Amino acid sequence: MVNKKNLIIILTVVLVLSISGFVWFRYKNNKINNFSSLEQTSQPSAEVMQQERQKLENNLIDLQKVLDEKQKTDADLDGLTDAEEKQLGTNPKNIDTDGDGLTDYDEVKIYHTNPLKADTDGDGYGDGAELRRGYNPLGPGKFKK
Ligand SMILES: [Ca+2]
Ligand SMILES: [Ca+2]
Ligand SMILES: [Ca+2]
Ligand SMILES: [Ca+2]
Repeated sequence: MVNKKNLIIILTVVLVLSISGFVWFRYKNNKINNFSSLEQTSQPSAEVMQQERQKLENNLIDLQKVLDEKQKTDADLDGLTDAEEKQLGTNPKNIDTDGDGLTDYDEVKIYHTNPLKADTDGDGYGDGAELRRGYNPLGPGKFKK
């Protein structure tokens, strides 16, 4: 399930991991340096920090570019292109057109439920609610893959 919120979370995680990885790397390097030369300062030089920050910023810009590029064909980033959504009749600017808790992509590509109907089988329980409880949103009984 890829939607905008998830992507932002992924981007944040990637950024945090990069920063903590960098800090750890510096820490380890400093430890080694301290063994060979106790005189050496334990702080990374401002120049190195600046370079690393620049690198991280560039990575972020690259990720943003990828996202922007993707958004040109998939405005809501739900995994269905705008063209596909037009064909299906779903809203290209809403990841969950019928508001049943499943993204348009999940309904069309994974569960084969109706992305335009919150309750595909009309039993009174929404598609997302049925799946969450393990029921088949397409008919009676439990959900089987
Ligand atoms: Ca879309
Ligand atoms: Ca959509
Ligand atoms: Ca639905
Ligand atoms: Ca139902």
